[in-house]
Amino acid sequence: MNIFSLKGKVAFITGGSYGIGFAIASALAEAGARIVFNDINEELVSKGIESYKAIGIDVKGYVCDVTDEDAVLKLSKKIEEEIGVVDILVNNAGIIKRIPMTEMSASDFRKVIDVDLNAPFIVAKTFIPSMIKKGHGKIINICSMMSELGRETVSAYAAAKGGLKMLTKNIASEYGEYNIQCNGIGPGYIETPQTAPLREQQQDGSRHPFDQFIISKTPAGRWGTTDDLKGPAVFLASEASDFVNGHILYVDGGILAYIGKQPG
Ligand code: NAP
Ligand code: GCO
Repeated sequence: MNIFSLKGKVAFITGGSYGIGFAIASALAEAGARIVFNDINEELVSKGIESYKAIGIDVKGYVCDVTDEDAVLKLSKKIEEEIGVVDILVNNAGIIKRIPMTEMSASDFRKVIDVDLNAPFIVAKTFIPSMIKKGHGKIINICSMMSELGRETVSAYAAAKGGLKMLTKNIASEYGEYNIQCNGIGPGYIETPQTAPLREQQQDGSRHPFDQFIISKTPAGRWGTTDDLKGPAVFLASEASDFVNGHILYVDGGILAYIGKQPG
């Protein structure tokens, strides 16, 4: 028996058109799951469907703003009618706004909290009842280094991802008795469009200062790639992790364990 198999399971990944969500969905598909994803607009969903098709994965994609409770409820009913009950939920959709806190507007702060924290709450509470009925469920919330650490300009994002860590633990506590496991994945610094501004080559051809900083703070001596997240995601989505609950699995190359390389 392959305890990592996802055969017969339906997995829903929010914001799954590209990046981490796309990689995780691809890994879950490779393990046998039927993939459903959403994104914020038609262009992203269509591009996403094409990208999945290009690697041989047949998916269903829907346009849905995960901060809109009514839209999420409608989508959950549509998925159940067209595909089936969702067994595995990956709360991946997210945004970041890098602004010094004292210069950040309250509306910008709220927008980040809305997408990165309120939305995982909305989506999880929408899909948990059908998981309870089915007798099992897996929820994976995509946390961050900022679930544990702060840095300049990311106050809203860190507040959201810190809250998402505790929401993950609370869902695990409240719904564990229904055979629902809720865990988090905390990616380190991963090469995606979201971190591209931190890796931009400088005019003189040198690496971005932040790029060099992250390399010095990562024992692995490199940025992560979305491939690094595939195995951890399959583990947390499969019965191999049926007794793992309320855990944040940091996939960070060792950043959280490391004081950093001495300069020079
Ligand atoms: P991302 O740029 O953060 O975006 C993820 C996807 O979510 C995008 O397609 C985005 O659409 C979509 N999205 C944003 N708001 C949405 C909404 N209201 N409703 C539906 N979809 C929405 O991609 P990523 O870098 O792959 O990050 C994925 C997740 O991992 C995020 O939660 C991020 O915070 C987290 N994370 C990233 C890193 C990293 O180093 N990249 C590290 C740790 C954690 P748009 O393109 O229109 O924004
Ligand atoms: C930043 C980065 C990080 C990563 C990720 C690290 O500006 O510090 O965007 O926040 O996205 O969350 O785990």
